[in-house]
Amino acid sequence: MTAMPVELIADLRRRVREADEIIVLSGAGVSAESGVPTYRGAGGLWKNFRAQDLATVEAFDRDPALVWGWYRSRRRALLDCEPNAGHRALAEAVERGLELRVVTQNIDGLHTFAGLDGVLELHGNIWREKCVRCPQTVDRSADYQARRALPVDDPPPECPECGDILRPDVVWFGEQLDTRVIEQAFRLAESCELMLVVGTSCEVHPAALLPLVARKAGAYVVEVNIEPTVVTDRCSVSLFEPAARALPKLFAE
Ligand code: BJW
Repeated sequence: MTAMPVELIADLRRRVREADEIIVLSGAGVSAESGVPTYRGAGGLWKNFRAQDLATVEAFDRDPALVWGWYRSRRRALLDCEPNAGHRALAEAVERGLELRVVTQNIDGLHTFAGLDGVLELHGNIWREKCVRCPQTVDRSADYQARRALPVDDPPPECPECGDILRPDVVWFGEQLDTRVIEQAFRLAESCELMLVVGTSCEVHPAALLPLVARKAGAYVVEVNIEPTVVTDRCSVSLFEPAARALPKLFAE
């Protein structure tokens, strides 16, 4: 792993201080040090589970109880995971008045639990549910005790409005992202001065296009990851260091 040279950190901290608009595109690696498994790579979810069996509409239609069982077990594991120094550094930077917006692929809610408002969640949120038939959504994220009390192995939850079943409000493979959310993310990528691409393999589209759009529009694009990715060559600079270590340095007061 390459250590971060002092001059590079100083330059990036200056860019952070001076940028009019900063976008952080985050992925599973940001939550890795909170104990949340990533998707790809060693110990990743897709090494142990087949996405086709659990994270598609077809899988849910085939066996909603199986899919709910998997999401409920992931929710239970998340109860033990807290925001780490990386999440907190971003929230504190916004608190200090930095013009920073987080666009995340993560469904764990940890950026919000760290105190950030207005996080753009591209792939939904595991603590929210939506009806398969009507527009009803149910948000279970507000209160820790309520999250802890959620049922473990009941039948799939029912919609309070129409009585059909609820599903996790996350984006599965082959599903369109919420149009308003992804359009806003592209607008932010086109207008930002500085983009940080943190803890994502950039293998999943359309999110993976955001760093390329930002760079093309003239932004300085900084990758923070523990290893090179498919966008490393397209970024202005890459820092190979864990997010919970790098972000506090970049956003230190
Ligand atoms: C650290 C670290 C530390 C570790 N510090 N770093 C070709 C072109 C365009 C699209 C496609 C295509 N082929 C197929 C598609 C479609 C598909 C896709 O992109 N597939 C690719 C895999 C090829 N995309 C879709 O289906 C999307 N929808 C779509 O395209 O709609 C269009 C459409 C049009 C017409 C008809 C229908 C549709 C939807 C994608 C939904 C993704 N959903 C998931 C699951 C969410 C729910 C759940 O969790 O159960 O979202 S998949 C999973 O991947 C999850 C993540 O948000 C997403 C991205 O993963 P991420 O965050 O990058 O994690 P990892 O694990 O990949 O990487 C972690 C990184 O962290 C690594 O680089 C580590 O090194 C690093 N790291 N520790 C810093 N401490």
